Amino acid sequence: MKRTGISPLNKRKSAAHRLAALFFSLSLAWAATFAWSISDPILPGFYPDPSVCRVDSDYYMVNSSFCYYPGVPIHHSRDLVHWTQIGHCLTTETQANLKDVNFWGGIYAPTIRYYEGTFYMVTTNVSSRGNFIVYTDNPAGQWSEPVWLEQGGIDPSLYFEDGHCYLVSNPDVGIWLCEINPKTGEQLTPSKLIWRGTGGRHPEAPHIYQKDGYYYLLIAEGGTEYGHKVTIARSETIDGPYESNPSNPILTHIGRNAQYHPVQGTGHADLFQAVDGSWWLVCLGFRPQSYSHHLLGRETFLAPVRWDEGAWPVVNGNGTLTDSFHVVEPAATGSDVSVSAPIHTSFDDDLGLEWNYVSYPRWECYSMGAREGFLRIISADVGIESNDSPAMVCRRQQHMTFVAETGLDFSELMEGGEAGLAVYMTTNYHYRMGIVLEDGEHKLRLTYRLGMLEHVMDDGHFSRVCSNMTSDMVTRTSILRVEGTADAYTFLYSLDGGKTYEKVGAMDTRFLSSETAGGFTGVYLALYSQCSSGAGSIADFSHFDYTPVE
Ligand code: 6LW
Repeated sequence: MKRTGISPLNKRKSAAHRLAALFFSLSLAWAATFAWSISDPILPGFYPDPSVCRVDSDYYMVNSSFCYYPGVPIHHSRDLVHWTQIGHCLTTETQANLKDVNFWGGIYAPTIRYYEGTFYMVTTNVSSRGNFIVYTDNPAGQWSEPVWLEQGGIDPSLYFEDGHCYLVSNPDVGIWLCEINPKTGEQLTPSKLIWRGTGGRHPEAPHIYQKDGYYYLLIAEGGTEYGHKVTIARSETIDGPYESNPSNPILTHIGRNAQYHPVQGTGHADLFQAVDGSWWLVCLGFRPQSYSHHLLGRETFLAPVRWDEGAWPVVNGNGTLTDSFHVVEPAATGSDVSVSAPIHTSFDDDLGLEWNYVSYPRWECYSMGAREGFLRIISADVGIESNDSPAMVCRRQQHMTFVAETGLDFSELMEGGEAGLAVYMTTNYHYRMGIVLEDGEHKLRLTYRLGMLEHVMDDGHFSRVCSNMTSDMVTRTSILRVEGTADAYTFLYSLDGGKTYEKVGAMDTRFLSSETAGGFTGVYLALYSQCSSGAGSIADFSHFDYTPVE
């Protein structure tokens, strides 16, 4: 069936669309009766700069990815509660040139829009050629090669109307608009400054919507820290003049009413209309967990919006988030994916979509087929303190309290080799527990790497047990485990298949926080292999379990 456009101007509605709207409304009524509510964040962990588009009753969301490959994760939902990752927009080296990109660089805030059968994702590679579009008719599949744009700045967004495509971004202070050809990137009109915002620093994250005869321009101001806010202006013509909403900001946690709110720094938002006509806002925010430190990166939150005809939009009543609110009833959608469910990865199959690499991967470092049921990671000529494609796979820490565990067969480590499990914020802010082979002896080593400081602890007990292993024991397997709480990461290992664990050490979380380590990303849990004598040291990982603890 041909899909209808998402533009609010588009009055054509398919029968399926009307049915979906009815279903959505009935679900809302049901939800009100039974007080169903959801908890924010809807995407916990490092998922900043969200943008959403709807096609009939399907919702698609994209987020920034910075130095991580594949770039720009894309999630799908039918109820706004359960979001399932369906792919990534950037899956080739030409789409995501991330060579030597650090944790402030790479792929910045994306926008997703749908127009006449095509999905467009526009973003910035701040470490390469700037703003570009990729497009597709299947958001779960392959996206086009990059279409590079002339207008610079960050946070590009597209607005489509009557066959025209408009680009907004912030090449200079304020929000600038031009018309472009989205398939060639050609700029068709000069860039024009349309709004400077309300005076907050870093006016950015613009999106344009059309409603009730006005063009609305939504932006973020204040920077992506505690002073963050969302403001809006409107105009009868797309290129201005834009009049600021007298009630700005429409979302912020900078005020006294949100002083003790568990979520701070709310901003960088996108508005969308649900299938029943209700309006919603997705935004980023962070949850300080250890004093004023946050570790999970900037996460994605959802809020209801009241947007009466001809009026300004009002976010969740008073412009702050609440931690739960009514939305469509989830069981009726058939989705049972929960962000709190334990995740078991057995490495029988390809790595799931939640796994990332730093920079474009050296594929020769990874193999799932070399040994059935194991993920083999072979050291590169750089270690995990390099951002030039270290031999490491990683997934986000998404909960403040969790347990993560892996099984490591270290029998094929080379002399100088080290492999294990890391709590990884950046190249030089991480804690890692690995098994090393040094002077022919296996040691369990816990390394705390904090900028220019490094502390190394070897576990003597582990070395003694290993040296007692008979030489005909071909397989040497250890379970490596990290337990995370708001305040500490505790490292343990087991040599008896998980019956008993030895604690190796515990370290304060806050040294890995964004406030300490910097960067725009969040903590990952990583499996790695590295070797001081070069490439080729083999580490076989049997599984990876991630269990959120309520
Ligand atoms: C993004 C900007 C921002 O481009 O931080 O919070 C930058 N908002 O809009 C990186 O995420």
